[in-house]
Amino acid sequence: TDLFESPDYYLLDELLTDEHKLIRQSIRNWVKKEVSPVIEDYAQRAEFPKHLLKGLAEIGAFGPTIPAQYGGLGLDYISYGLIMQEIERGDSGIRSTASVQGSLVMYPIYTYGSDQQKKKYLPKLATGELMGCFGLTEPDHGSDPGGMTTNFKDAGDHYLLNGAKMWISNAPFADIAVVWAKNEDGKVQGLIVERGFEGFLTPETHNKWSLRASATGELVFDNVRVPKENLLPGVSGLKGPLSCLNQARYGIAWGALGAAMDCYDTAIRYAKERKQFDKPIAAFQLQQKKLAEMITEITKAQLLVWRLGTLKNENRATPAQISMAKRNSVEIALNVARDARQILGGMGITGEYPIMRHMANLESVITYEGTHDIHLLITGLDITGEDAFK
Ligand code: TGC
Ligand code: FAD
Repeated sequence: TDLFESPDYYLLDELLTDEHKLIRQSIRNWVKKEVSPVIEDYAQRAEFPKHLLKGLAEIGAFGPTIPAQYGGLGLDYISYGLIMQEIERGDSGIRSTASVQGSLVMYPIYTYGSDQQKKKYLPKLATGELMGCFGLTEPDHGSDPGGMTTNFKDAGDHYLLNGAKMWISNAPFADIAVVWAKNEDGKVQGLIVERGFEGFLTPETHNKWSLRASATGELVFDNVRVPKENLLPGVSGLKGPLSCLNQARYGIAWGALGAAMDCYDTAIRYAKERKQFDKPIAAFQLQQKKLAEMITEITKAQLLVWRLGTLKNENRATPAQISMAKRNSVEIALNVARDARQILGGMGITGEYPIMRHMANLESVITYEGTHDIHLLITGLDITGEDAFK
């Protein structure tokens, strides 16, 4: 196997176990072999590389922290973070698919589902035989999901679901959707909606300049009859979907660093090779400043997510700590991508290098799972006790 190469300026590898390094290496090998050679083409064509689903399942990307009893690997959160980092080194859209499947579909079924739901869905979600999506955001309710209008009512032996969700990753091909909707008392609850239920449609969202290799769509419910056994019994209220977001945001905090590392690696290699005025451009102070800032920010962020992972392993990571890390990682990744793009000059805008694709992808990552502003306000609330949302 290849030796792992990555910016590791503070010898953080010493904080990892041999198992962590092995997992990281195996994911990286897979990404290098299966994702990197094809991803640019799929992104250019705005097509999701569906053939990668089987491999993603095989490397354990779907629900790695879920216990083996339900098809997961029972791994710790550092392993989960490293898996997301390595997948996003390939592409944020592929990491999105894994995030949604593991953190937003398997996690709520595992945490809030009935025994029957867990047995029915989790093993098949782990192998990718079933793919899922997560419907929280609506056309008129994004940052404020509590305002949602999608609703269901008791209709005897089933529920009747009405409403619409927007911007849903994996929706166009998902077999099931975990949908958050209000019950007759206005309480948010989760329902598992299967493709094929009458009145349920998943139109694809086109013309994206970001996450082009990820399929995004709407979920439309027109009097959909949902069997009562498809209601997630274990949670009611907004904390249901928000607790899933903690999982996914944690993964993004690591994942975005993968994209940042790929941009940094590409830029430093290019800067050492590319000559202008008879010197490698890496010899110019202006380029050194960009590279030095990149490695500094990546290193700081690596420390932050590693510590967050150890807290998460001990079940001590707070939602606000997760928000800080998600926000920080995406911001630095976007800045790294923008500077890396400039270091490559004209070449930086082409698909010959991964930078512009990462940069465009990160524009979604900075918005989904809570926008940059929302995460700042979560920190603001946490440190001042003052709620600036409303
Ligand atoms: P607020 O009144 O603060 O809270 C309502 C209830 O929820 C609880 N809570 C949480 N529980 C667990 N984890 C968290 N992170 C939680 N945040 C809040 C809270 O304790 C309360 O519980 P209870 O028992 O008192 O009822 O809610 P609010 O209405 O003021 O809204 C604030 C909030 C937190 C919703 C807002 O700040 C927010 O996070 N908005 C962002 C929405 C968002 O992130 N949407 C993401 C959609 S999914 C997605 O983007 C997937 S992309 C996936 C991919 O492709 O990778
Ligand atoms: P808005 O909430 O309308 O925000 C617009 C602007 O106003 C933002 O800059 C925001 O920060 C700002 N703003 C909002 N409220 C405040 C405030 N109180 N104070 C200050 N500023 C504020 N959702 C899902 O449920 N499932 C998915 O799988 C999913 N996948 C996605 C995939 C992609 C590619 C994208 C782009 C989005 C996805 N989303 C998904 C939706 C995503 O979570 C939302 O886009 C996001 O939460 C923001 O909501 P919005 O787009 O409606 O923006």
